[in-house]
Amino acid sequence: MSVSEQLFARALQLMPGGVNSPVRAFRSVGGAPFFVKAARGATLVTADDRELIDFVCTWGPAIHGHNHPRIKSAIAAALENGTSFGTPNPSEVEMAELIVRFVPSIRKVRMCNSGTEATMSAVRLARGFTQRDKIIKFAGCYHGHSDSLLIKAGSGALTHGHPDSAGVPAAFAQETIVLPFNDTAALEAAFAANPEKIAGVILEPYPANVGLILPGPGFLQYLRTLCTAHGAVLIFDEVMTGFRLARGGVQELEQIRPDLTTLGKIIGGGLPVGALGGRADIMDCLAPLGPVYQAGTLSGHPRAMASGIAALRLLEEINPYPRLDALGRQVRDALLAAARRKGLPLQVPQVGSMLAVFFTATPVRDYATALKSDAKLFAKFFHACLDRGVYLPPSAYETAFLSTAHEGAAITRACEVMTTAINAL
Ligand code: KE4
Repeated sequence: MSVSEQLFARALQLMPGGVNSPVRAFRSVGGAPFFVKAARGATLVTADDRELIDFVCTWGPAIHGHNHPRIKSAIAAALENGTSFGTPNPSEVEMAELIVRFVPSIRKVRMCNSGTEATMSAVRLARGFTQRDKIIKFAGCYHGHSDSLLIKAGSGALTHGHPDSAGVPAAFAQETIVLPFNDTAALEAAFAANPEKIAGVILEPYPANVGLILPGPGFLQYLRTLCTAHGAVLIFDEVMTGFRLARGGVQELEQIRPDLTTLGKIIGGGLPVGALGGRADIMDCLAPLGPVYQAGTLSGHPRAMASGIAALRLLEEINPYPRLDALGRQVRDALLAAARRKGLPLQVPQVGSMLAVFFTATPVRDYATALKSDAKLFAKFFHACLDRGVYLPPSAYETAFLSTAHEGAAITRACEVMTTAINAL
């Protein structure tokens, strides 16, 4: 047995599914997960000393590659002062100043410890600010695992949703409406069917938890207009896209100002961090100023702040976005060329350093069309790449990430491997 197999056998006795987060278990692509003991640059080193080119980047945070010297030394220096204080600390002020400077729609910010905490708090804040209960979300968008957001479209799609997980009370699902992404008619109808009841609309402006879907022309602008007209809080969940696609995230690319934004991943530089921020009049409803309670023992953790500050300052210094987009296009073009030569239907939506692989001839514009892609063929492609040393996200409905460390040999090798993998299908 390999070391990973031995570790997985032990893990299965101790942790549900042998993992601490479900997607890591390889259930949708088959096979057993490998264990990683080290990571540097674009490379993961497995417990069996295999080196893999990493297209998951710890699900987004590693935009500078793994274990970047600047981030590593910032954490080491910060550790000299201890770990956690449970008091206000200078680093959280510096982090808040950076976020406010980079994201114009964010005037005030609250740090927390995960994307789930950020979106859960943003929903509660929208409800407290508007004194309304209903929330609109979109099928295929994932916002972490809080009860109000683990909801799928119900039969009465314009009225309420159904739980998308055991343990979520139907009463919670009643307050969440799930609509098709890119569907302006459904959006308009939902507001009309729930006058003065919609507290907020939450979405990934570029949904990246269903593969990668891009909004149709004008969709986000229309959403902004509708939320303003109905007094609903527009929440951009940029946990994944924030600082990934531009310093100001999708809202900078699309020139749209949401009322609230949730962040995570990159702002922690690889350590656990989440954040919500936005209009000061809404944010000031948060305790201790206002009546909406939100708290966290390790929120604004000085070491996580030091790590995130180093990551954000590096983004400011090197402005990697044009290079990252060029890397994304290079992978997309290699995949599409290989599929064309083989006569294989393939969609590769790509924006900046994010891309997805859909084995389908149908352009993917929402959850329903994403489900039409061939997940079994994706699983074969996933393993064909992994066998050759390239690790893609272990699901047909996730998004791959690139880092600045992929430039040069790593991207060349990865394109060769993916081309060979397509030919082997
Ligand atoms: P966390 O609670 O996992 O830090 O963040 C939840 C979250 C919120 N919003 C968006 C847009 C997200 O993508 C996420 C988490 N992303 C997944 C990757 N698809 C995390 C990976 C995992 O669950 O293990």
